[in-house]
Amino acid sequence: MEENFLLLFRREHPLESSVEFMKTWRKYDEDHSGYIEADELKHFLKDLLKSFERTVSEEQLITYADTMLQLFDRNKDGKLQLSEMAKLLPVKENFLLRPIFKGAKQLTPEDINRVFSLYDRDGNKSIEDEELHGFLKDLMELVQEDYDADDIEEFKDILLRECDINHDGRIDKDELSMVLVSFAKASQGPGEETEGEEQAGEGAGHADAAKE
Ligand SMILES: [Ca+2]
Ligand SMILES: [Ca+2]
Ligand SMILES: [Ca+2]
Ligand SMILES: [Ca+2]
Repeated sequence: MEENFLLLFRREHPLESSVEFMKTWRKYDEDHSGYIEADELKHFLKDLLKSFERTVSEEQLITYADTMLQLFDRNKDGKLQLSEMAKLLPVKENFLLRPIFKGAKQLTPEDINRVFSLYDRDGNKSIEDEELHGFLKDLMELVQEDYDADDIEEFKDILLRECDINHDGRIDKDELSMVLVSFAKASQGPGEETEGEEQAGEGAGHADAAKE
C-alpha cells in the first residue's frame, strides 16, 4: 500500500539536515503562503513517489494527500505548517541538540567550525537563505514544538538584529560563534556568572559627578 510506503519512507530516508528541509519547503510552498496546502502536498507526494519509480493516478494522489493531512495536520486547519511538515519529513539530526551545546562553556573553535560547515552547505563562507532558515529551524525546535513560517521570519529578524554585525543579512563564522556562545550560555540557565544588566544608561549625568 502506497500510504505505508510513504510512512516507511520518512523513517528510512531522513533528510541530511534542516537546510535540505528548508529547500524542499521552499520548493513545494509554491504560492509562498507559509503553508503547504493540500495541492502542494500532492505535488510533493507525486515527486516523491516518482523518485522511486512509482506512478500513481491523480485520484490516488488526492487520497494520499488526504491521509497525510489527517496524520500530520495537528491543529486541523487543513494545511501543514513548518513544524507539521517537519514531522512528515524528518531530518537525520538537529545538530544543535548535541550535548556540546547543552551548558557548553567549552565550545572549541573546532566545534564552531564543524557547526558552521554543517550549515554552510555551498561552502561560500557564509550562512544565508535556506542555510540560514535551516539554522533557524533547528534553533526554533529547541525552544518550541509548534512553529510556522512567520515564527521563523520573526526569529530571523531578531537573530540578524543581534548578531549580523556587518549587516549583510548573512551569518559568517564570527557571527555564528557569537550566536552559539550566547545560546550555550542561555541554555545553562541561571546559575554561575549571571551578568545582570542592571539599569544601564539610567542617569548618565551621575557618572561624571562620581568621577571626582
Ligand atoms: Ca502554500
Ligand atoms: Ca496545520
Ligand atoms: Ca553558504
Ligand atoms: Ca553578517
